Amino acid sequence: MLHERLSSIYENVLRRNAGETEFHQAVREVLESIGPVLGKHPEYAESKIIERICEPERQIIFRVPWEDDRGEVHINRGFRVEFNSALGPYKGGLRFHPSVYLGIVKFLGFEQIFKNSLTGLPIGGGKGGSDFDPKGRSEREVMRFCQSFMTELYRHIGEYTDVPAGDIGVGQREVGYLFGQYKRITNRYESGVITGKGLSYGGAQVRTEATGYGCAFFVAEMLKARGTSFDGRRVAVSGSGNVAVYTIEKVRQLGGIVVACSDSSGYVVDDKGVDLDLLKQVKQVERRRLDVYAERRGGNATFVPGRSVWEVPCEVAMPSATQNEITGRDAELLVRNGCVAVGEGANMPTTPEGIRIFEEAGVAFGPGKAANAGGVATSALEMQQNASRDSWTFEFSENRLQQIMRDIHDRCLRSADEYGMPGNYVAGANIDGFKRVADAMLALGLI
Ligand code: NDP
Ligand code: 2IT
Repeated sequence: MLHERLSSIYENVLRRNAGETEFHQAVREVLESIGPVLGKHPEYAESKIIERICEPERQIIFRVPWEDDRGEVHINRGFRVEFNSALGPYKGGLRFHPSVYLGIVKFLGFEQIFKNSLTGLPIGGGKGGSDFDPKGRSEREVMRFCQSFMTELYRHIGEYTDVPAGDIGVGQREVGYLFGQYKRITNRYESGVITGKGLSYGGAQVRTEATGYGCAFFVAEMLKARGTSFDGRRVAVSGSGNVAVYTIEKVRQLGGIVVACSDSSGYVVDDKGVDLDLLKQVKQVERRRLDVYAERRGGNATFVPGRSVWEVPCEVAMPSATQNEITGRDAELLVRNGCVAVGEGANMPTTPEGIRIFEEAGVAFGPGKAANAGGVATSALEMQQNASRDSWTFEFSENRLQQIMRDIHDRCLRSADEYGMPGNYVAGANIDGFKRVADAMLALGLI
């Protein structure tokens, strides 16, 4: 339920951003948590902090023309939403997927404000992307697209202004082409302008692994708070991209057994535990589909086309594909099958109904803002290394990541406790993330 004042703010957000349903959903979730904060801090309401947070500081939409290998011309749309820079330069990834439109970029940018705040590091919130579909495109087509995209984006970004990174459809390959074009146009080797770079040109150890590793660390903390661990537990992971692969790797190191993963064609069940080397070979090296994984795995794994991975019985669910992939029905099924913890590697993968069902069933639920913050936190560590022309070891960087995830976990619990919602990580993450941004906005005056 929304507090009366928040309800009128929400109505206004609906009116001013018509049709942007994912953005509405993300805003509503935050507003539902922060009612009690306004009671304690009337100064936030007086200076209209919430209304200001819901309005991006700047939104950029641009044309991205490019030519495919046969010489045919294509026109895509590019976006960068610079949402909030109270804590630092706008920071957040770029998503290349045919479903991208302003509402998706705004929901992601809005989430990013609070997530970045929760890390405790000096980064503001932003997000961008394009409706470009990289599937089936050649290396050269992807490179030409990235170059055209950056030919417009370069004028809006900079290491002290706005620092993009990867997201769905944008990994190290794309970041390389984007950075190369930025460097060429500006004639500046400005490493800190983008993160997720390769190790040979300013990238940081552990950034590739960070979101998945961080999510596994976060879930390990939630389990520990309940006196248990990953040891011997059956885990289901959705997706088989960057976040999913490194979630699987760390869950295994922590003693869990990942019995299923998926992609947009369906899922595989592999009762003995997913073969990570084979998964990396098929999905990352060959860029092929999961049916190929099952085929090569012989009798050990089964590929189930077109169905939801959440029908596989598991004790821990780690959604790592996309938004709204766990519906109310999926959540009911997961609870019935004995799921005790959920860690969101993806952004907003659980619908509001799904979250309600998990909460009512007492499932430990780690929202994306907290659970997947390890990716952007390690991006901030990459920026630190770029600024000081330093590079840290894998071990040192992984320890930093683990400590950051522990701190986020503890901060969520502390804020949830303080506002009378013990154990509620959704409320804790929203409240804690909000307060830091709100305090900085107050201090900076009406800008
Ligand atoms: P990738 O592109 O590497 O992988 C995405 C995976 O999700 C693929 O397996 C893809 O399947 C699947 N997927 C994507 N869209 C859909 C869809 N509409 N329906 C079904 N499956 C889908 O992306 P990432 O791993 O980087 O991102 C995954 C999630 O994690 C996203 O929600 C992203 O916002 C979030 N995230 C990413 C971070 C990062 O550092 N990369 C940081 C924090 C959050 P297919 O291969 O068939 O397309
Ligand atoms: O959703 C996210 O936090 C990301 N895609 C990573 C952002 C970043 O800047 O590393």
